[in-house]
Amino acid sequence: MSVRSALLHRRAAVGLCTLWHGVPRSLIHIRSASAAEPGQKRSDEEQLWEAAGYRPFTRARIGSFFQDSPVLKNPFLEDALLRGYLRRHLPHEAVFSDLCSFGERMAKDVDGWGRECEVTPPRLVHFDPWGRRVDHIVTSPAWKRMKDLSAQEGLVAIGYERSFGEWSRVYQMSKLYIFSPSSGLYTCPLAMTDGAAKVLQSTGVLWPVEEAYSRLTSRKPERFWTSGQWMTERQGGSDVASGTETVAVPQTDGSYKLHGFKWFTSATDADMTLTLARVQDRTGATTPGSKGLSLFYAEVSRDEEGRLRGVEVQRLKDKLGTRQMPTAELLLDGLPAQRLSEEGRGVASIANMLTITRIHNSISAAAAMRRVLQLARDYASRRTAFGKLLKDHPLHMGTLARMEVETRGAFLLVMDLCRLLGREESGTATQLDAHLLRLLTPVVKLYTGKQAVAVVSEGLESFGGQGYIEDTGLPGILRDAQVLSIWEGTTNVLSLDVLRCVARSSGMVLHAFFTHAKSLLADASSVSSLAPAVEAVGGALSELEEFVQVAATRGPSYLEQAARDLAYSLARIYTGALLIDHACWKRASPSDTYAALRWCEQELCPVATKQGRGYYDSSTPPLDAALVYDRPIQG
Ligand code: UCC
Repeated sequence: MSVRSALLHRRAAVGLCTLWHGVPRSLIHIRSASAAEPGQKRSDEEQLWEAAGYRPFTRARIGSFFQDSPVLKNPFLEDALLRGYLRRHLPHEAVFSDLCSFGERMAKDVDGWGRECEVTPPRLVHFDPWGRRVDHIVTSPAWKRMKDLSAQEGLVAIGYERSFGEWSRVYQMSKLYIFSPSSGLYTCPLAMTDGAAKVLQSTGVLWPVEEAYSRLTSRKPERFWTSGQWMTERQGGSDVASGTETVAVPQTDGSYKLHGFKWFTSATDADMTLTLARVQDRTGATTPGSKGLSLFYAEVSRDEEGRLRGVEVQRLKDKLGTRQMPTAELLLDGLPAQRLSEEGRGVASIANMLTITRIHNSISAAAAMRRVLQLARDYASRRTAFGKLLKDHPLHMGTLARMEVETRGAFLLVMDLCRLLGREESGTATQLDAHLLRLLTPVVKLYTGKQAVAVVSEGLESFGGQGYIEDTGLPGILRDAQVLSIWEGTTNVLSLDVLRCVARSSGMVLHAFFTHAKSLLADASSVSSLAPAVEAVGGALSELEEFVQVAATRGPSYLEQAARDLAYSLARIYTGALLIDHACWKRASPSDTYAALRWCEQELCPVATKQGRGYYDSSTPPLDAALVYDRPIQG
């Protein structure tokens, strides 16, 4: 044997001994070839290597340094703002102990199940071995465990049991906030299940849906159902009114059969669904537009041969993220259904579901930000670079602090929405609360969806290259966050929804906004440490009022161009007011004050600034179009 191969052999032996240190030595039979036989002379090279110790980087030795990975600790105990918020508004021992043990479950078990869902995505089996069409969506055991856990923990039920009165939604959403980033996207079916329960409840929960309602809100895993929401068709997910081709054919018993093609159906393994369709008259004609749409309830069931009744699963979607969750294209081919709404009142009736799913979406957005921050700050106390821990680098801490301010803002914004929802459902809402809930639902959804992508992306960067490595679990947080600004209404569609509700309420939703934001500021006016923030939000409110006055004198296209900036202004101003309000609480921390001050340093009312620069004038759209379609100079 040559010296070189003998050395390699020896290092391999040492490496294996290290690797297999748990295995009884007798099982590892490796000859140490570098030990010189008696009387044999060692080469100079060999003596040098031995003197210097083993070379650390060789085939079987890859160096002795291994970075500690970030550790997920109990996300409830780790979250100062969540705990402070609940201490202030819902100081019940039962809530704290439930959230604490739920947080413990996340760190110990559930987060691992979430990873399992990610690495074992659903698959579609079209045919059984004998050629029969079965359309089975095969999901992972972890996905099924998530369903049972959701029932046991009351993740939908809490919102309907209302054990904590008007704060029940805050309690429920606090649990979902802890659960969401570990849930393997199970929060998606829960969002639709909650939305469906809300719609069924609003119909009065009579036959044929009483059984469904009781299952959607059950805490018993064996009874618990999830619901889908099949709205999007090939012609469009935003323009539901003209994009819906599905027809409902009346049956003699008063039920319907649905025929159509649903292009995006999320969590398609649901037990039931709500969907929109156009009722055909005797001649087969339907009414076009929104006025032709009705809301239907359908159960997903199988016939005696195991075939789905009236549904064929065309294929599963190949998505950027949310791969844990089956999203499918469905052919409805005579799906038995019951009409839930009056004919032509489909959109108005499903609106309750949209409100709920948009709130869930916002919770998931705030939760994704919080989770990436929790991991990033843990990592900053484990990772050394340039001679010290990341947490001791002011630039790094400054970056995490900015993310923290965004996350706190998002959290308070979403929780305020949950507070308003809880008040509406417990019958304690004022007219002002109802207006605020309608206005803020699209505002909060669109703003937090965008923030989540930005904050999570920044969070990944804080892990350096490891943030880009799939099996750390970090990139999945970003891929999943990207959906938050897309589904349940894109940023622009929701900005237009803001205009819609302003117009439909004759401006009353804006009046409620100004009234409430000003009242939050008034309460803070005597707190000197918050004075710069109060002044900034007060100034932004005045600018916004001026914008509204000017916009009211212009045509609809003016407001349409300003819609996104208007929504952003509403979000930033209201969040500023909430951060200030929270910092005024008697048990608030210095960090609460600091967060409020930092938030209010940004441009709070971009719509006023851009108005001043003529952004929404009629000359802008042609310039925008010319810029977008700018052609290269010929020749
Ligand atoms: O994305 C999808 C996948 C599902 C995944 C869900 C999981 C999420 C959970 C996340 C957690 C991880 S499904 C499809 C996504 N598509 C959308 O969200 C639709 C986006 N488009 C819109 O929102 C539009 O604004 C439409 C479709 C609502 C507009 O339709 P119309 O027919 O033009 O609406 P109108 O004419 O403005 O309103 C019709 C009626 C009115 O009531 P009435 O007639 O009584 O005055 C409105 O006031 O509906 C009422 N209405 C609303 N009410 C319309 N929108 C709302 C609303 N947002 N809230 C209350």
